[in-house]
This record gives sequence, structure tokens and C-alpha cells, in this order.
Amino acid sequence: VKPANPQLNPPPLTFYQIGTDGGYLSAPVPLTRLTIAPGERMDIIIDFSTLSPGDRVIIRNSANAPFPSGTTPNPKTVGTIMQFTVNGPLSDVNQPTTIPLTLPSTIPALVTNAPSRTLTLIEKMGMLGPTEIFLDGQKWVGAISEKPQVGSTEDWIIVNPTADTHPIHLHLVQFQLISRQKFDVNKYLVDWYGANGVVNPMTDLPFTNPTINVGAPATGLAALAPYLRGKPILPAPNEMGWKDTIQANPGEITIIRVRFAPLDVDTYDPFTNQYPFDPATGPGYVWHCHILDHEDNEMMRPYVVT
Ligand SMILES: [Cu+2]
Repeated sequence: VKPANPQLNPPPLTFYQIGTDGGYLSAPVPLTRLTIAPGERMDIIIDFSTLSPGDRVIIRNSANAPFPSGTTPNPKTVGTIMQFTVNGPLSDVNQPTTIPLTLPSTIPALVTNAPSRTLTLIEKMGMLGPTEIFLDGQKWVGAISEKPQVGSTEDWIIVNPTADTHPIHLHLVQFQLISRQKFDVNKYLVDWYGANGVVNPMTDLPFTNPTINVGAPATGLAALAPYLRGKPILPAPNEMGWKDTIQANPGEITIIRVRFAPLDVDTYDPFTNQYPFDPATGPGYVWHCHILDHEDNEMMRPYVVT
């Protein structure tokens, strides 16, 4: 907030996030800043009634690009997004808005009923930096490897050994964030490359065979136990809702729980098609990073529902 009467350090204005990609949160979350990635949606309420005529509210972008370790945004260009100038009181509204304590959301606790999938985000490095980014080491045209059953609920364990946050987006479905956890990137990459016969990552990517996970015969999170560091980081209050795009941060393993059923079913019926259409027919769906230059550089894969 820039008050009409300038002061040295104007205070940030508290606003309220009420919705995520897939619907309402269970309660408004007060915030003074948020981290939003390409593809994500956040519904927010800004209460201007506490301000005075002439006050200015400026939305700033402080996110380095690439995120999180890239260049600081130029405040004269991409660093400044929008300004509101507060006027006098509204003359044509007689019902002041109040922030409700709770919201009419239906966010069930999801329980898995199918094996998890471990999926590694990997960059192919060239002399001047990354040239392509692959989902699980595979190209778009590679054989389809994600074939969830309609009505199933799966954990997707997204391993991000790259330097950037990738907003991972699934079509057809909404999901919930379970946790994020740091892992030993170097140790994981040595073992994952080894399992997949990679000698030189600059030339031996993408894979031409199906991707092999580390830690066999262990599967899922158990196979990743030797690499996990610290404790799982639980979702922030403003991520505790239905999502279809999730920030997979560098050096973290992000677990999402995906239900291959519509959001608005009264009762979830496992392994039953509850869509008003048959998602097993047609060309199928995709999952991808939502950064444009990534998804256009191989960071997108088809998936089918069976
Ligand atoms: Cu990306």
C-alpha cells in the first residue's frame, strides 16, 4: 500500500485467497504475498474498505526468473504488475462485503487404491545450458507409460533434480498436494542414470526404452527412502484444495494424489467411470510443465485412462 500521505515503509495489505485451481478452499487464507506459477489459478479477495481515498495498492512481482534462482525482476517492467487507486466510498453498494470464516467447499480426504508412479523431471544439457526437458526421461513421441484406470486414486511422486520450479499440470483431473520433501539430488541422479544406462547425460537423453526407477525391488516412496532428506513439508493452507497444477520445486520430491473421477460426484465410486463421457476413448490426455518454453521443448507427455 502507498498511502496518500507517503511514509517510508508502507505496510503490505493483507488479502485473502479463497480458491485454488479446482474450487474453494475450506476457509479464506490471509496472505500478504503469494507464489503463483504459470497455469495455476488463485481466487483472491482484496478488501479496500480499510484504506483511505488516494491510497494506492500496487501488486509487485518479486519472483526471480527462472524461478527460484534466476534474475531479479526489473521493477520498471515485469516487477510491477498492477496499481489500484482507492477512491471515495462506493455510492451504489449498500451491502459491505465481509470475509467469511468458512467457504462452501467439498474437499474429501483422498485414499489411494492403486500403485504410485515415480516420475523424474530431467534436463538435457547443452554447451550453453539446457536444450530440452523431459518428463521421466521420455520424449512426447515415446511410448505412453502413464495408463491409470478410470476411477482409481494414485500418488504421483514427482522428482525434480533440475534447478527450476516446474508447474506440473494434468489434464482431465484435479488432485491434492500431499507433501514435498528435499532429496539428495546428486546421489539420486547417479543411481537413476545408472539404472537407465546413461553414461553421458549430454548425449544419452532421452531414453529410448521404458524408464527404470531406482531402488528396485522396492517401489514408490520406499524406493526413494535412501535419497530423502529432512521431513516432508506439508501443503501450505492456500494449497490445501483441489489442484490441477502444482509447483514442483528444485531439489524436492513432490507427491500429489490424483483421483481419476470428476470433482462433483456426491459419492466417489472406485474403479467406476463417473464421468459423463468415456475418458478411455478418444486420443487421451496430457500432463506437462506449464512453462511455455518447457512444454514446447518436450516437457509434455500423453497419458491414457483405461
Ligand atoms: Cu518446466
